[in-house]
Amino acid sequence: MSSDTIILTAMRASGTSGVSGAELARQLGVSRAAVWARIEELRKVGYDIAASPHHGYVLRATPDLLHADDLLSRLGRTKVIGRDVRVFGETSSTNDVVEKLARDGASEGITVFAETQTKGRGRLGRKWISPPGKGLWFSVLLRPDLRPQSATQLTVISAVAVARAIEKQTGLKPGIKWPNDIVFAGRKCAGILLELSAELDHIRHVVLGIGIDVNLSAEEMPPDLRAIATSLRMEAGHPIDRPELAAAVIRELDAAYARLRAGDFHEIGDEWMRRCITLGRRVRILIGDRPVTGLAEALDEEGALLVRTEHGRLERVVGGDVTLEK
Ligand code: BT5
Repeated sequence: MSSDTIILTAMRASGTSGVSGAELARQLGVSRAAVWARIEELRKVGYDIAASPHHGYVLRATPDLLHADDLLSRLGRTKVIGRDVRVFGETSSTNDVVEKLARDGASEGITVFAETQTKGRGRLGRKWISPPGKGLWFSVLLRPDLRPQSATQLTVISAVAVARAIEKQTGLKPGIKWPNDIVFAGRKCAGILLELSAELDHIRHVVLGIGIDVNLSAEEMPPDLRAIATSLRMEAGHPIDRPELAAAVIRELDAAYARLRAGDFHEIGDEWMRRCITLGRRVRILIGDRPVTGLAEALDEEGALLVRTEHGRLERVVGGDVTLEK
């Protein structure tokens, strides 16, 4: 743990009673003056830390800023996802950063956030708008023991984790639109991008990219997005604490991934079905250029969507763009 993670963790644990400089110095193995210097650095980036001879240091407020040590101190111990967290001010795409880390042999679970992306992307090379300080734009490296055909399971568990975290943190109830959208009344507030590096029968690694529109106002969305997108702030009617939501999403992702690894995909699949707005609806799905229309009936054990076509045939769809018909 870094010094800042230890300091922030201790302040959080002590709440309003505060933690003394002497205690922090003992935990860090440094002088009280060195602790003071770290506190000053945290104050400079916006942490409101009170210092008194009686109470020691008390964390009063935190800035609307993603800070790796802060996220780690909020997270505590996670099993895999979020064991290592990095934050960039700006990057092309967090998926690119994590892809590079994967090639350099990084272990699974490493999570990279950026305050803004200059080349954020969606599926099929589409653009993902990622304005600074307004959302959670991040990617996670996974090395799952899965066949490439089952990769959709990762999208499914991620969608459930994101929906759960949003619900816990904001009280809002988002829906899941198969395969990768989190929506409110048809407007997208989050998307998931899974990029695989695989051989024929096994996955080498996966970069799981997630974008969540947290505090964007309608004016901050490009005009072409206003009709199809929304943000948590717009839905809730007030700003949302981004670092707290970031920690909640990582915790939920970590728990969902642990369940998947323990062989409990079906449980998460059931929750997914309850939250899904696609099932039971007539859908039109473009798979490349081929349209499939029919009734979205269920999700299978690999995470594919089962669609009953007009001719009564059951089509198994692993990816594509879904339009819900009236
Ligand atoms: C997605 O693609 O929904 C996947 C989005 C993944 C973004 C994350 S951010 C961190 C990581 N790094 C990356 O570079 N990407 C991932 P798709 O289903 O193809 O949807 C893309 C479409 O959503 C676009 O064509 C727009 O219509 C719309 N869109 C773009 N930006 C949006 C935004 N911020 N909020 C809502 N919709 C958006």
